[in-house]
Amino acid sequence: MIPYAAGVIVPLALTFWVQKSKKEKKRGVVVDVGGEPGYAIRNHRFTDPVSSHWEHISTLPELFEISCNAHSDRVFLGTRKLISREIETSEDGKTFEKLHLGDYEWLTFGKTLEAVCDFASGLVQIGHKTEERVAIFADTREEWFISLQGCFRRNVTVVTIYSSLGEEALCHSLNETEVTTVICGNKELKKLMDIGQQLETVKQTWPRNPVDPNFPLSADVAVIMYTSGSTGLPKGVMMTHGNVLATVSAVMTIVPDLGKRDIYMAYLPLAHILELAAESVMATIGSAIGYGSPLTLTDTSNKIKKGTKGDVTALKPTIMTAVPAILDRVRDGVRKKVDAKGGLSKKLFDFAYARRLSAINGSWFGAWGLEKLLWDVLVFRKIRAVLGGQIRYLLSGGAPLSGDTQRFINICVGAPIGQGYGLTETCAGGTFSEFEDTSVGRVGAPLPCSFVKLVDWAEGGYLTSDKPMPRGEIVIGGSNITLGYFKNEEKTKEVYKVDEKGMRWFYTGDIGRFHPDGCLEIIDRKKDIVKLQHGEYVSLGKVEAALSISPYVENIMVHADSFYSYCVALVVASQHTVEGWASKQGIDFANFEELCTKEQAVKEVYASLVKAAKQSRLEKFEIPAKIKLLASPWTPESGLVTAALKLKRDVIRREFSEELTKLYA
Ligand SMILES: *[C@@H]1O[C@H](CO)[C@@H](O)[C@H](O)[C@H]1NC(C)=O
Ligand SMILES: *[C@@H]1O[C@H](CO)[C@@H](O)[C@H](O)[C@H]1NC(C)=O
Ligand SMILES: *[C@@H]1O[C@H](CO)[C@@H](O)[C@H](O)[C@H]1NC(C)=O
Ligand SMILES: CC(=O)N[C@H]1CO[C@H](CO)[C@@H](O)[C@@H]1O
Repeated sequence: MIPYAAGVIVPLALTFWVQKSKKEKKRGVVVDVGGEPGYAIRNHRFTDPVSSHWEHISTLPELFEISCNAHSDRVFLGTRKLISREIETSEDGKTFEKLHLGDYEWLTFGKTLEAVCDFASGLVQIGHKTEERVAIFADTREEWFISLQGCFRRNVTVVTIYSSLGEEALCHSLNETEVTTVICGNKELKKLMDIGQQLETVKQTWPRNPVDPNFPLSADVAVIMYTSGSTGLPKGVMMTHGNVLATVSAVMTIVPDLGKRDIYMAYLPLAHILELAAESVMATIGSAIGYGSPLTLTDTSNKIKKGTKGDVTALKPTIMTAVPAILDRVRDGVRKKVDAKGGLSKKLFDFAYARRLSAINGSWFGAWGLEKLLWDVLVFRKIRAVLGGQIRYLLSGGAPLSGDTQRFINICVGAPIGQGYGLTETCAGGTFSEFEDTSVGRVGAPLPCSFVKLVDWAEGGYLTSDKPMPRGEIVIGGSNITLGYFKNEEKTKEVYKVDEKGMRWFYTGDIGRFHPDGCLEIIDRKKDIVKLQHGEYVSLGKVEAALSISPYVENIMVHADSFYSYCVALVVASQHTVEGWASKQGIDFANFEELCTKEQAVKEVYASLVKAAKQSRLEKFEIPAKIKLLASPWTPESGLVTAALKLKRDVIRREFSEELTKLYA
């Protein structure tokens, strides 16, 4: 019982002291800007948008070369050695690939620069001309980064394509950009062969003979990034070297004490700007990057052979980026384990969690001290080991992170989460929550490279004159705003505007509000607001976020139709909790699919949704009138969600059109 007593007395005093000294910190301040009138905020530390953190450097390849020369003998890029590959068959006949991976094998900065120069020379040898484009179509890996830097060195524009992209979108991207050289892995090569006939411009070959670099200018296009859009064909966003450098510079200023000793876990798609920017930052400060994949990330990941190490265990990273869906999975995994153990260890966990929660709630600094140490040793050390045990900072982006998950990870992993909000079109520029800001549900103040402005959207009922906080469509401006969409002037004109001072602004379509301390909160999305038959507006995203609190929900899509007065929902049921409930009730079921069709199950889940809706104070018309329970998860592979795990509403609507029609019947 000693730990309890010590734990309660000491920190109470600490927390009290800290709470008294706490005062509201201004993180963003109002700024006067051009363009459409609105309410604009800038970073409190920078008066003008930052464009480069390094004097006299205006492009990525220059920066990369300087860094490689400065850190020549330090390890840089690491990849795990494949020891064995096995196929396992489960009881129901499905087969799974299981990998046994060894330790990381490292390339130094010096060797990496050599490889990059070789690659650049090779491009010239195969006859690739500067003005022709190269596409990189592969999973995140060492060679991806080397190819990218090789192309940059020769002023060759790189087209990036998600490796999970479908055939039609792939064809479209390669066709539109008239790519002549594609860099890919074996798996992607197969996909390319399948569409070979439709590609007119792609040539094939291979070589070695050094050539001089041909450095680009800041305004030259570095990357055409195809976004995995949630509707229609993907659009290519043109980013200049200046754009990417501005984002990299901004990230440098926000992650605390970034340095050589850091080790970065790289596993998100490099075709995503968040990952590209993060790896570029690591490359410039001399820290190491270890490659992995979402399916081999932890010891319990799907593709890891039982009893062998996941990527984080092998690497012990200090910094990771993550999308909320992955952090949600970590949280659920930990909860499941704790619940399964039960008894004293669950009680201890719950108690420790509650203590730390109240400490963090008081103030971040109240979270330090003796009690933190105690709980870390006693309870959370084992949980920290899930992510390698050394994480000191997590970067989250791609979608809003739920407050619950943010707190859970803060407490259990013991590391602050910096949350970013930005888009491919703004080169990931936008806002960023500072690490010591422990409030949840907000995305922080503008990055040093961005101005963020709210403009009225009268039709949707969001005005900058709203009380208590100004609300409106989020518009982002600064040195980081990209040139626009490739070969799509019409769409570019629609969402990019240049003001009278020459600053570019991007209209995000997201709705936000500014807190008094200058931090932004995303509250809605223009596209996702549907007007019902009687004129009420339903914000699909808002309702989904509220209903996701239900433990039975793995994923949910709310559907509203202007011809009806109510909305409906497709619910991907959580197998763990729904089966758990059914067993307790003594309900017989052959398999999960069958269980999901049972009226009792639908009723139970529905009741829990209604409860969640009431908790979030949803209006009656916002609560789905009917739901359909689905057993199969929505994954990027099935094409129903994007690689960042956002719903692809149109695709889901098409796929489940029959179910939706029945719900309205
Ligand atoms: C880089 O390449 C583009 C064409 O792709 C060209 O317009 C530009 O002038 C080149 N920059 C330099 C510095 O040669
Ligand atoms: C690509 O271009 C070729 C020729 O211009 C055309 O035949 C083909 O349909 C195009 N494919 C796609 C997916 O746009
Ligand atoms: C955290 O503090 C806020 C007010 O500062 C309070 O409303 C909330 O209930 C607290 N949460 C917990 C879990 O203690
Ligand atoms: C305000 C600002 O820095 N604008 C810059 C935005 O980016 C373009 C192209 O990279 C520059 O030409 C602008 O000066």
